[in-house]
Amino acid sequence: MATTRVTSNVITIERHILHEQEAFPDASGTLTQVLYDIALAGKLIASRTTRAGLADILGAAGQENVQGEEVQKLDLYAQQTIFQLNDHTGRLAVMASEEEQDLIHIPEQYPTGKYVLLFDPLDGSSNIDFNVSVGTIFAIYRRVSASGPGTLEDVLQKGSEIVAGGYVVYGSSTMLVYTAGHGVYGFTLDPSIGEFLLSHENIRLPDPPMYYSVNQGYEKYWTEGIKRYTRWLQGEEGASRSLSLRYIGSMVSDIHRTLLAGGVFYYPADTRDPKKPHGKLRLLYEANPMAYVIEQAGGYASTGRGPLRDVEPLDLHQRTPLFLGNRDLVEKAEEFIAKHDG
Ligand code: AHM
Ligand code: MG
Repeated sequence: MATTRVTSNVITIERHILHEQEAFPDASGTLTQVLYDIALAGKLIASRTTRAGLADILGAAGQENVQGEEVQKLDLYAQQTIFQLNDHTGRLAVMASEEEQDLIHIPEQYPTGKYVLLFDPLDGSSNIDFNVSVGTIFAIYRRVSASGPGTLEDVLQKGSEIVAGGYVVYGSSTMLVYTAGHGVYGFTLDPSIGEFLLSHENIRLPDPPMYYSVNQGYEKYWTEGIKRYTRWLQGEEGASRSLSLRYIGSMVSDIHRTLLAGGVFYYPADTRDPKKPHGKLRLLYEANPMAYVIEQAGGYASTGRGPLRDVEPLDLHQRTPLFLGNRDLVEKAEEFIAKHDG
């Protein structure tokens, strides 16, 4: 009698994370659970972002949608979803987010745990009105304080201390990409079964790279080094090849493409606002987790003056110039900056 064969090459995110954990017999499984909660948050946020244009229509009368829920801005929804999935689990000491000015403490009635979660719940949310992809970025650290409520010291850790990091991109499909220090893995959400399935195994930045990615509209505010570096990417300044330009203006998508196609994404410091000489992107919950992903995929992340993940954070929301991508392209940026910007 014929037996039914069930295909074994479908790997859910849960199976994958558990498999990774097996390499560490002493692991308690806490990190696995934190990652799994982030994947769950990603699914919930994805189901809202795909309905983004409908929220206003359905909620227009009386500010309530068809389920009787209050219509919320998507970034607030994303913030609350991640917080509520993680506030009571006993796995986290403290959280911090782009959406909250101060540390996000675990409510007193719940226990604290050994990890710290930093996140940008919905990066690029200004793009939602134009149906452009947005994303969630996350970074996980071990707490450094001994016990009790987490502290600022737990959150202000260098990127080199990161334990796991990645992003969820809400694009033409929803993907979760993460690394826990053993390569970069990508999972695509199958909406028909509501599961993230392994679709991109051990991602490496391709070489030769295809694109450079920067907001060239700000060129007149750039330093001489950045201007010349960009011309080098375009095939001038003694370059032996030229790259094509892609810029979405949604960091998660721009990094995702850089990861899969090869190239460099940069958001340099500029002179638009003399009070903000450090670029736009935030060190703790935007730059560092993306830097970890890029480096785990064989690339390099720099401030333009040295390794990004060596920067000592001083402030929860501090900004940093950044260059992420294929190592030779990022090192070239450092060369141009050192030579022309002193
Ligand atoms: P946000 O955190 O307020 O959403 O801003 C971050 C976004 C990034 O996704 C993107 O890389 C950058 O802002 C684009 O900025 P610009 O419009 O200056 O090019
Ligand atoms: Mg952001």
